[in-house]
Amino acid sequence: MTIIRDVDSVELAVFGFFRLCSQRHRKGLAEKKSEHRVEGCFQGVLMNILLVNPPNCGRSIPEERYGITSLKQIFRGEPLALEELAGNLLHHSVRIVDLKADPEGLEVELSDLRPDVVGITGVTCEANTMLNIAAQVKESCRATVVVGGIHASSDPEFFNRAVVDYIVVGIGKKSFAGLVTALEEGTEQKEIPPGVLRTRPGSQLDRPAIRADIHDLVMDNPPAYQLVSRYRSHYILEKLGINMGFVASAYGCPHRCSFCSIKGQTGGSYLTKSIDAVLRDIQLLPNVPVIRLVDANTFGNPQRAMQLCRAIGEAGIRKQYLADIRSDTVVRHPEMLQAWKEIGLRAVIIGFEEVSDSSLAAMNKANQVAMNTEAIRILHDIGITIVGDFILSPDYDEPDFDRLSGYLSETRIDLPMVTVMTPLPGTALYHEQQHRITNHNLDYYTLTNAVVPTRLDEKKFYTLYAEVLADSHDNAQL
Ligand code: B12
Ligand code: SF4
Repeated sequence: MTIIRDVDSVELAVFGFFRLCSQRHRKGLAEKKSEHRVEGCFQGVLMNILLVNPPNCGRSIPEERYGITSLKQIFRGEPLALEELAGNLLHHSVRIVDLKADPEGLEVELSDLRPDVVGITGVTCEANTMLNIAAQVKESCRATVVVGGIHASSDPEFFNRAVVDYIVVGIGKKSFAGLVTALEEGTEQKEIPPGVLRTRPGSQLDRPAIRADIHDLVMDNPPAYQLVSRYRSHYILEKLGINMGFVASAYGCPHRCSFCSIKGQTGGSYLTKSIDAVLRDIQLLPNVPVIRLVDANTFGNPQRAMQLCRAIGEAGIRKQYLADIRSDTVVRHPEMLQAWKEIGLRAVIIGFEEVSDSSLAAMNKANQVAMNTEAIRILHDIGITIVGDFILSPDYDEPDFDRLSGYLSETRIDLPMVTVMTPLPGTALYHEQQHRITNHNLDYYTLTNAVVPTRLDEKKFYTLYAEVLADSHDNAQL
């Protein structure tokens, strides 16, 4: 009860601040700028910033060509990327519009807020939609359009178009705030912060290599969770019908699997938030019983993962957690999983990917099937639910589908997730396979379509894919 009262008062303070923001915003931006220049400082509300999460998008070949609807996925989850960015800009007037929760929300926000800057996030299958949103913004106002996120970081050249002004590569929290300051001060033509690229349609972008460091996380400023409170009821774990919130505790990954685009997030570093910052963020979601730690690899530094576990226990936080881990980490540190189970780890998401060592080696997974199988045994013994990711190759023939089905039924993974190997722009796999790609429309890069030709007849391929998924989901649980 005390905790709830405390948080309510924090939220009230935040909303009070925003009411003040909107009153001050009745003045024009130019007037505001000159006022602040006279005062010789740049504090207070200077820019109207709208951050946009694209709607659920992506197209499905099995549905469009063969009427197989079961492979299309709908996802929900809060736009933590935008909340993190907003948390570092709260001296401006910032809003988040989540088009996954409110598909019609963009127009309303554009006319209501009249933004100076619009930031758009997205993954690869959302990249075309990001451009459509950028075009809509440009038609309706003169806002500066900035894109960021995993696709912008992995393939910035894709966004080198007239409807986009700037591309932010990598973690982005510090560089976006720096860009906003440059725009506010009118210095953006002279100097833009590292990690920001100005578009030059028709010419190639110079892309400096950026490797993120701990300062890029700007940990002192927590995610602005309050900016999505009106959407919170949409962020549910459907299987259980309960609210789920997102917390980031680590960025990047020390591994280099060839198909994975996570390297783009940090330029290759593995960075962890301080234990205090993670505890603070979890506690900023007091009424949310399940926390998804959205890190690519929460347990990439086992010693630090144990410290986090102890700290959560000592703080007396009672929640359940979902987190990503590698199977070799489970096998090397079963005691760590036992300890995490005790503080509420409900489920882990593991990229098992394939059921033969040669396929795992080909994708540079640096892991083996025996390790995967042993991790499943350990987790079953401890009582942690397993969400297992598998990747089927467009080169699969019938015996390969049978082998995958056999492994799934033998190992009794609680919730298998099966995707199709997709050469995502910016990955090592893309460089290897770009000559084979026949479908370049990013709307299909949902990881449930084959964008290179399938070895089997295409209809047969999707039929077997749908069957593997249906069979393995018979007794699925989370
Ligand atoms: C949570 C999550 C989701 C949520 C997204 C919630 C939302 N936005 O609505 C949901 C469940 C919806 C989702 C869906 C999908 N996801 Co997903 N998802 C993740 C996950 C686990 C975490 C993302 C996250 O919140 N990270 C924490 C934030 C703080 O970091 P961040 O996203 O990198 O954002 C920072 C920077 O990138 C930057 N930034 C981001 N956006 C912007 C925008 C601007 C303007 C600026 C300046 C900066 C900026 O600043 C942020 C703060 O530092 C990642 C893996 C990972 N660890 O990143 C996969 C990941 C992003 N997902 C992935 C994929 C493939 C998908 C799906 C296609 C489905 C699938 N089969 O897995 C769908 C696509 C949705 C659709 N069809 O519409 C891939 C993306 C690969 C790619 N290149 O496309 C990832 C990387 C997983 C992986 N290892 O492959 N996903
Ligand atoms: S697939 Fe997992 S282990 Fe491999 S690089 Fe990506 S996040 Fe790391």
